[in-house]
Amino acid sequence: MDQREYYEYARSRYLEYGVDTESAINRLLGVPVSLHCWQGDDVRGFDSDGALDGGIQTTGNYPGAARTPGELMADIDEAVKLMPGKTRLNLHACYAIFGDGPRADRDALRPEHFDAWVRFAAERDLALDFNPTYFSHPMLKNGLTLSSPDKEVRDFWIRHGICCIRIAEHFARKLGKKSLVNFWMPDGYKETPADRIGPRRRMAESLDAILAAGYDPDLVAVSLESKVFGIGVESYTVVSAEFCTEYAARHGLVPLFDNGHYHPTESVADKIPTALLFNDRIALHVTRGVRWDSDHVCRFNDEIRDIALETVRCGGLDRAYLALDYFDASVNRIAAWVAGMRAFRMALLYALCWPHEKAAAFQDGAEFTDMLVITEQIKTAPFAAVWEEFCRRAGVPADWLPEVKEYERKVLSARC
Ligand code: RNT
Ligand code: ZN
Repeated sequence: MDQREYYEYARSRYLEYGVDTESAINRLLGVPVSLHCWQGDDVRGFDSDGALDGGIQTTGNYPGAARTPGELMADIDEAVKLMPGKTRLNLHACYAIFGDGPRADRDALRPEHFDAWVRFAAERDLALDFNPTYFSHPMLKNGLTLSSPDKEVRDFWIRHGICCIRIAEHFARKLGKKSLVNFWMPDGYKETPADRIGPRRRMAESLDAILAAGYDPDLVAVSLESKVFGIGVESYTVVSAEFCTEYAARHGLVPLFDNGHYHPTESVADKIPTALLFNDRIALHVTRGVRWDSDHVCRFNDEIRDIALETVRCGGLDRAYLALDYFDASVNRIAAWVAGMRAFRMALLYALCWPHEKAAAFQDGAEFTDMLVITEQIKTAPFAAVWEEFCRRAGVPADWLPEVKEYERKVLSARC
């Protein structure tokens, strides 16, 4: 059987479930997913030589990490060409490029420090998303930034937040594509804190001050990311899930759900329907926690499938900002990017090929036996054929690792 026949067979099998694989494929081709630049260099960035902190950690010493902006951009090119569908690029403020010019501290970053990225994006028709960097910096004092009791520390980071929003507005203007600015602050305590409300009050006031500087909602959307704990911040985080949803709801921000940021048995998939009911927009950081917020490469597993299923079934594909977030230094970093992106795309395609209409009708008719059986049977439908057809139409090979191995041999192995 050639690919065409294989796919036609799969298409007819899916039609028996009322699923149109043609519209699934076409729909997914237009769905953007934002690629995190920080997988390529282990979240080091270009604006400091210090170690990664803020409760996140990259482990592994696989050779070939990008050391310069040029190397990181070349690696992104290599990765993106193997990713099916529309990719956006997600930058962190610590990826500012100063070149021969003077360096600027985080509170004085300006759009021109990202000119090289804007050129890179424009030449490739990529949209840019942005993240202020509230970690790996000496002004992260005693584990706190915007919630610090020290006004000087808070003010520094308030200025950082404001200049990051300006930079993202500049991206949107230059590229003609709206930019998502995501705020994640690592603030928290290792020890059980005596005062739990004070830091949250200061955090809210600092965020208020950033938002008071204003932004153009046609150019940027602002999201807020919560977290349950971090390394060295085990007992308390300031921007907890409740803080995030309450603050976002009251200030028109987009709540961002990172599936590594909850208790291990808590399901982000189950939060999505409620979030989509009460918010115009939601945002996701798709990752793979292994026992803790360990940011492993995404795999095509139950968790990611459930996240994709709820996003699609709840009509959220147009309303969710989708992004990847993980950093693994123990494997080829380009392979990590590509494998993770493909796993999430696969999950989205799987969700688009789910017999939702039939299953939901069974649910409403209290025909739970039929609902159970159809949602079991669909699992063995010939999904591989639909995935391969999707890759073919997206112009990328189904079998991509040989290309990455070749790049490793030619390019990465020269970096030591
Ligand atoms: C950290 C958050 C955050 C970071 C990136 C680098 O736990 O998930 O999104 O991973 O900003
Ligand atoms: Zn995240």
